Amino acid sequence: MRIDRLRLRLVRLPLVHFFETSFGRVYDRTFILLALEGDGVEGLGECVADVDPYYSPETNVTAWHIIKDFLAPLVLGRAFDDPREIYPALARVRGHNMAKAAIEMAAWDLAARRLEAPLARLLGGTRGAIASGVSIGIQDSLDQLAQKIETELAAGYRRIKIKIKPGWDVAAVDMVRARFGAIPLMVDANAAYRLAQASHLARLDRFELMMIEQPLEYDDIRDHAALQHQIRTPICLDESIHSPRVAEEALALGACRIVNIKPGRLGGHAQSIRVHDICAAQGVPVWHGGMLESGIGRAHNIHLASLPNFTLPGDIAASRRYFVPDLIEPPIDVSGEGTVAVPTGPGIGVHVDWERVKAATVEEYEVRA
Ligand code: NPQ
Ligand code: MG
Repeated sequence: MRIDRLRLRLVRLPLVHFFETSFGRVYDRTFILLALEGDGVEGLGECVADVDPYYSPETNVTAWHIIKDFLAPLVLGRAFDDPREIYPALARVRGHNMAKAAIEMAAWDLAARRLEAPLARLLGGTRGAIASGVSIGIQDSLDQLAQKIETELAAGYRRIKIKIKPGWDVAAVDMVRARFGAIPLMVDANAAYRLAQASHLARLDRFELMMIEQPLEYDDIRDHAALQHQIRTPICLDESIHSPRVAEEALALGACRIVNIKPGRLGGHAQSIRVHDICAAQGVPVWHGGMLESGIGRAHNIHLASLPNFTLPGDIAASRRYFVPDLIEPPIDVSGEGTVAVPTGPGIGVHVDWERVKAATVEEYEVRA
C-alpha cells in the first residue's frame, strides 16, 4: 500500500464520570484521531496521549508536532508491503511511541480493510471474545468505591482493579475484601510509591491480590526487581514497559511476573506483539491495558487482546463506562459474562459516526504526498 494522505483531528469528549489516579483527576478526554489514506482506502488510529504529561512524557501537543513535522514525511508517498514495516520506518525519531503508534495502528486498519479482513486475523488473534475487567479510579469515599464495585460486578466484569496511592491503599483494599470476599482483585499505583515504602506495600500481601501494577517510578526496572523480592504480591509493569528490549530486561531481572500491554506506550501493534511473544515464551501472562480510549482506539485494543497470551482480563470495558455517546455506533458493549466480542467486519470493524466526530473536533490538519 502507498500512503497518500494523513489527517489529524484533535477531539474532545466529556467523560461520563471523572477518573482519578495517583497523578490526578480528569473530567474529559482530549486525543488525536489519525486517518491514513492509501489506495483509496482509509485506516484509523487513535493517539492515547493526554493533555498533561503525567502518565507519560507525551502530550497531544507533542504528538501533533512530532506527527506533523517528523513522522508524516517518513510515511507519505512511500509504499509498504506490510504494516510491520511502519515502526522501523519511523526509527529515526527517538521515543514518541504514542505518536508513532497512532500512525502504525492506522496502517494496520488500512491493511486489514484492503484485504476486507478483520484486524484480529492479521494480528494473529485466536479468540472471538475477550475477557473484560474494569479500572475504578480513586473515589471521594470508601462507600462510593463499594458502590462502584457493586455496579461493575453486577454488570459481569471479570476482574476489578482499583487505583491506589499513599493514603488510599490498605484501608481501601481491606474494605473491598471485607465487603466482596474473594473477587478477582488487583491494584494500580501509577508509580506513586518508592522502594523505601516496601514494608508498607508488603501490608497488601495478606489480601491475595492478583497483582500490584506499577508501584514504583515510571522508568524504573531495578527497584521493582528489589521490591518483588520483598513482597509476595506479583508485580505487573505498565509505564516502565516501553519496548520489547525493556520487557526482556524486566523479565530477566525479575522486576515483574505479569506485563500490561498498551500499544500506544509500545509504538503500535507490531511492537506489542513482540512483547506478547517474549512473555509467552517465558510463561509470563499479559493483559491489555486501557487509556480511556474512544470506540476507535478501544476497537484496536480488542483485536490485539484476541492474541493467545492475553490470558488475564484487560482494562477493555464497555463504551458506556466512559463516553455516552461514543464516536462509534453501536458502541462497544460487554456481555453478562464479562466478555467483549471481537468485531468481525473489515479492519477495526466498528462504524464511526462522523457527525459526532465532527461535533467533537477542535482542530484539524491534513497533508498529502
Ligand atoms: C493505567 N488507565 O492503567 C491507565 C492510566 C490512565 C484505565 O487505569 C487520561 C489519559 C487519563 C490517560 C487516566 C486505566 C488517564 C490516562 C489513567 C491513563 O495506568
Ligand atoms: Mg496502569
